[in-house]
Amino acid sequence: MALERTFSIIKPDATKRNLTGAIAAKFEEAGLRIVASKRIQLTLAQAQAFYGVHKDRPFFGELTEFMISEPIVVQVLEGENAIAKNREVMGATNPAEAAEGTIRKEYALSIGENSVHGSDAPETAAEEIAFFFSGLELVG
Ligand code: DAT
Ligand code: MG
Repeated sequence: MALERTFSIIKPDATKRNLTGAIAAKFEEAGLRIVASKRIQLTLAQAQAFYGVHKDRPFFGELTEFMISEPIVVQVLEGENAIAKNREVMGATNPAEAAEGTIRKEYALSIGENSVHGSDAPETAAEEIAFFFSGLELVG
């Protein structure tokens, strides 16, 4: 399989607890290469646009307010089968259900404050990378 790219966010609960490096190490240990990375703070409008697919869910307000509560680190991860591999390293959405050794098992505080975001499919990965990174920031 060819190299694939996926989009990742280290969320406010994790940046606040100074876990950026520990989480990045998990990606690298899994064979994912961090090919773009920056620390930003979202506006509410940006958080609402990014999570637009969840706009009718009961947790939308809580989710978007959380995502703007502290800076986040947005990254592009590259590797063989990167989208699925990243989802595996992240663990289940609810940390109570996440497998041993996953980021969410080790670091997530709750289903909402769950430390990381990762794209779920090639289409969303491409959209999410383009939402946060310009072509100039993406070295081939
Ligand atoms: P994932 O982040 O694993 O792709 P998702 O796309 O279903 O999960 O949901 C996006 C985020 O929304 C998730 O990371 C945390 C939040 N969320 C999901 N379900 C929730 C719930 N039942 N209560 C509170 N927040 C929730
Ligand atoms: Mg999702």
